Amino acid sequence: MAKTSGRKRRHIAARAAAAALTAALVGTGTSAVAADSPNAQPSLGAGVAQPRAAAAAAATTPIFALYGIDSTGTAYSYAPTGKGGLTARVKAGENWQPVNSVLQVDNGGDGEADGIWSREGSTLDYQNFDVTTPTKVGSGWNIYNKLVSPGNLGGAAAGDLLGRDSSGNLYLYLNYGNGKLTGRYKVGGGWNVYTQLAGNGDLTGDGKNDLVARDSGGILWLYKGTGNYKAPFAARTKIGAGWNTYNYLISSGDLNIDGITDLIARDKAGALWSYQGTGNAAAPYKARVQIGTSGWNTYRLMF
Ligand SMILES: [Ca+2]
Ligand SMILES: [Ca+2]
Ligand SMILES: [Ca+2]
Repeated sequence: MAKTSGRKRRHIAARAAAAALTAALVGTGTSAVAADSPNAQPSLGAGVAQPRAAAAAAATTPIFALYGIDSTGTAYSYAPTGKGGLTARVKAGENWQPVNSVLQVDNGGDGEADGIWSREGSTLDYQNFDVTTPTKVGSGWNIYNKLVSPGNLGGAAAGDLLGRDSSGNLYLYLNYGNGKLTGRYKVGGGWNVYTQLAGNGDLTGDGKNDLVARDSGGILWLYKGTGNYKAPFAARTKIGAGWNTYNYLISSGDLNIDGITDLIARDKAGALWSYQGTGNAAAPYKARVQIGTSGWNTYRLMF
């Protein structure tokens, strides 16, 4: 009974939040925007259009918009310019305060994001961009202190999900193609040495999706994808040192539309940098390029 009524409340709240966002965008009641509605459902819907991967050099390389959520729970979106940078931000949603992790996912393997996984408390939800109500994927997800989706890691073509628990074990969940997930596979241990995990697509030029991990000493490591979901990563190789200058690493996919995924890094002063992927595992990134001058520390979450 309690769960059923909870789902109904979420459904109603989603409609209310969408209405409030629409009102804000047409310039009425700018101070309201449903910011004080504790039960309102997070909404995403009026941001930048998701980029179309058909224009890309390699159609399967993800080219996602980048989202940021600030401390007031407002979501903003940025589209890649295609030249390595990001467009000006567009307000994209409200009521994201209770959400502690969000990941975009491409369900079709065509390089375009179709929806998001989001975690609120211990509940993981999935929501297509074109619907207003999320579907519950599962409970108990608060055992993971990091969730990351580097794209498809084996099995069917959809993007998959990794979770790291407090013991440092890494688990893989395969996506059925609709945001729903298989049971988990343990794919590693000792991952609690890392303070950042990031990846979205192929960095090394072999068509298999890769992951990068920064350890507490500031070393960035490459985990080259194998395409085998039972052992999705090869042994790590060192990319470089000094990465502790950053407090956030995230990949939205391919920023400069050359078919190789790229990395976004936010420094402690709030500037944003891009590292364009080379397709070469031995030296996977070019020298960094600044793509945001300041203020990016306003975002509690980026995805
Ligand atoms: Ca898959
Ligand atoms: Ca690769
Ligand atoms: Ca690129």
